[in-house]
Amino acid sequence: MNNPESQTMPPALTLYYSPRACSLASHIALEESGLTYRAVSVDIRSGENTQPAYRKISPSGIVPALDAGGAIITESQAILTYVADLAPEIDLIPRPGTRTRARAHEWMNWLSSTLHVRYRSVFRPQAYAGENESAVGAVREHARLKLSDAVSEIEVRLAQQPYALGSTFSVVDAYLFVFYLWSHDERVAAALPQRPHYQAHAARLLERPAVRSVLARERTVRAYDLPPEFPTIILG
Ligand SMILES: N[C@@H](CCC(=O)N[C@@H](CS)C(=O)NCC(=O)O)C(=O)O
Repeated sequence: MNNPESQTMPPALTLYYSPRACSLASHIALEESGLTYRAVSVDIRSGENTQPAYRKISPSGIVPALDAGGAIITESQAILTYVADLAPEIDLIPRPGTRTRARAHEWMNWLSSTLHVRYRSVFRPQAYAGENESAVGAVREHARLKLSDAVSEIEVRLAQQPYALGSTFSVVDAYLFVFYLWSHDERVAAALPQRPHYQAHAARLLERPAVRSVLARERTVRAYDLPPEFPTIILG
């Protein structure tokens, strides 16, 4: 039988993303990979993700979603790993069976299940507290504290090495970069600790042509702020 996974050519790839959402990590990974892909914006701010057209692609309505030759893959960790594996020569993730590969999954899983959830609990506490006002306030306040702890943990880890996995860039760094942008959101910025190593990490990412061109593309769909400490950055 013809096994589509055994094809030597990568499948046609379409990424569905929303500007500045967690899908930015997958967007950067695709650009870094050198693979041919299409990027389609589904702006969650304007509710495009709730429309039937997108629900047909991603029934839960979340981004990112990657159409890989007709198979829809969701969850950032899955997409980042898949894209990195499609372009092994670019070294966007360590080889299977290595401890650094396990470390990459440790990071990505933590970013998705812990850090992202803490941001969401501040930005959209109703997702956890329902509509009860005092519960909403309590979830938001507690999440702010927990978010501070998580950002401190990132700071400690990045003090030891320039990139998440050591001395070279990987898809984990693209994922970390998203949450660095979010750390400047006015709903959390004042509550977060100083983060010079995380800032230096973001500066390293902003030197990468792939990161710049993805930011330029996303910001033509909907402009969003870049970290204020990089006022002169030129994208594109
Ligand atoms: N665990 C998922 C989370 C995806 C997610 O929460 N995406 C957000 C954007 S950052 C979204 O699509 N929100 C729209 C909604 O929840 O309706 C992942 O890591 O990819």
